[in-house]
Amino acid sequence: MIRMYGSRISYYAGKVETYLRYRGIDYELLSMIDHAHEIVAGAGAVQSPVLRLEDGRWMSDSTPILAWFEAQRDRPSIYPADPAMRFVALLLEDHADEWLWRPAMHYRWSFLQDRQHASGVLADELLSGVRQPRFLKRWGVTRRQFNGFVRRDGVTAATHDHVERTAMTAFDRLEAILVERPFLLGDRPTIADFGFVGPMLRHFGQDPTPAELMRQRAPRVYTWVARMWEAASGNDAGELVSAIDPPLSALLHETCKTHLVQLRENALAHDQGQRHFAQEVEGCRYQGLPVSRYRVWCLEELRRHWRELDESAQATVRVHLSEPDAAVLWEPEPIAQSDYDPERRAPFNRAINVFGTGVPS
Ligand SMILES: N[C@@H](CCC(=O)N[C@@H](CS)C(=O)NCC(=O)O)C(=O)O
Repeated sequence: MIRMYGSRISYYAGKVETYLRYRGIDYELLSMIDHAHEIVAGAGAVQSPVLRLEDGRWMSDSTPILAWFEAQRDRPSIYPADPAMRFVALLLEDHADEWLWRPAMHYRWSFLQDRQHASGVLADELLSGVRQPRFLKRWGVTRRQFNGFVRRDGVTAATHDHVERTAMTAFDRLEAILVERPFLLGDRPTIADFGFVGPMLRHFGQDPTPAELMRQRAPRVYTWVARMWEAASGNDAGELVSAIDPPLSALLHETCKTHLVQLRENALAHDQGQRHFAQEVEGCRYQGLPVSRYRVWCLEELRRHWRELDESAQATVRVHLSEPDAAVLWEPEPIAQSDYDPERRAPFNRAINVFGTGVPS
């Protein structure tokens, strides 16, 4: 059986768990803190999730993990066969993985009920081996997560409304698609669905404050979360859409205006050797954001996928990508180089955390 080190309320572990359930692959969930030494030795970085295969190999990072599992099996795949739609799905996965992280952490750690719930789960689940009173563990977890992933990730009085609005826009954009079909790109889940399940399952669909907002504002997203969790192996015969329709186009527009702006500013700052950067997203100015080398790699990967498209597929997608923000995908010269995973061994490479040694400092 596969060992998954992580937490049962983790964004990316939720994404991988949903996938493993979909493919009928058994796994057991273990604490990543209790096994931190072996994880660092085997995988390179402690993060949730890290997987260990039965043959002893270690795997990190949900994006290449899912890609590797899919490569082991015959079609139909969760990556659309149509190259243009495949690119769309990969871009949406990255948007969900990286852009919605900030609002997900804000809703979990800025509100009393939410942080009481999450800190209790994490104290019991991950810190059971730590000899400290429970209230102290909860206090320590809350302080680490709020200071690191909310305050030091740019959530301030000036950005607070935009952070919340971006989550509500995600609800609205997904809801509009799910009026049309059961999954984001058709009658079965694709990598776009597994990407969005990250923030939507363990955070927005489960933390008390955003879960209530989701139920009120986006009931179809709420049932889609359950449908993703329930989706059994073998239910993968459905058709996928062959073209980008208006609700999908609106979601791609949102990706360009938010996620691609952040990827660009992060890469520029990385190239200049900065540790922090500022960005303006939809008229809202964020300051003091932590530079992420991992996200420079995410941009490199998206650019690689873009280059793999022929001209006709590029033209098909490009109509739905707003410029100038989307140009970061096809400008001839890369803004920065991550030098991460140059041999393309992911998910079996030495992993790095999204931020520094785990939490922005
Ligand atoms: N790119 C990784 C990100 C994994 C990740 O950052 N997980 C979070 C928790 S959901 C984490 O472990 N953060 C590091 C920390 O809190 O120290 C993936 O897709 O699996």
